Amino acid sequence: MYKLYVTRGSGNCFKPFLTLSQLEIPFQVVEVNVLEGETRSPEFLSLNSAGSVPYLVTGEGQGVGESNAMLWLIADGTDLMPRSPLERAQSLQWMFFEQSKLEPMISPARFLGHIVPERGVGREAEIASWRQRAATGLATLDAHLADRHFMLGDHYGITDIAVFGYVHVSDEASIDMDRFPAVKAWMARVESTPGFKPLSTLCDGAIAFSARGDTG
Ligand SMILES: N[C@@H](CCC(=O)N[C@@H](CS)C(=O)NCC(=O)O)C(=O)O
Repeated sequence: MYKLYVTRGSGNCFKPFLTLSQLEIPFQVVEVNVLEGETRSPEFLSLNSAGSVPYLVTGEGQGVGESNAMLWLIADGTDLMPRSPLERAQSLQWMFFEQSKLEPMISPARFLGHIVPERGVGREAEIASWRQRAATGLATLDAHLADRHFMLGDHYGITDIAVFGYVHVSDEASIDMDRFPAVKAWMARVESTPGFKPLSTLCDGAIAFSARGDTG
């Protein structure tokens, strides 16, 4: 059975969680407390030397880092995969876009502006800059989705999940999503797909990394 190491509230951790859930693949969630520095503990670093979550361990004990890479493993052979060489290339295109133009701006603006605002004091200009750059990426996404049902056309899959992970919490980064109507309509379509679960359920039934002393 897969073991998925996550931290509460993370859009990156949500991606493999949603994929596993929608495919009805059994998995165990292990909650790692980033705010307590657990991702930097020797125990966690011995598991994932990159010191970040999500981290996925297969039933055979093989580890995979990077949220979007996990989707390619989890969904392999299923209906959530891109269906042609062109779609595979376009899927990677949007996954790289997500990791370069969306997630690196939405995530810190949300973290410092919403999750731990006390750590954002004195960094207002930096947070404003992240918001502005995120909005530029969201405008690109909005134009792409204006004439598409899902990221690759009419077929929901891992590309939607990858992009949805952080885009759907952009409002928590104080980004006005009314500026991106096609993105809003697409988010509603993703939330209506079979087996969708919200981010708030990520750690339901999780075991704690610290309590278990879990090293994989
Ligand atoms: N590019 C990575 C980003 C992973 C990442 O930044 N994870 C954050 C939580 S969302 C984390 O582990 N932060 C704690 C740390 O770096 O110590 C992915 O997509 O998985």
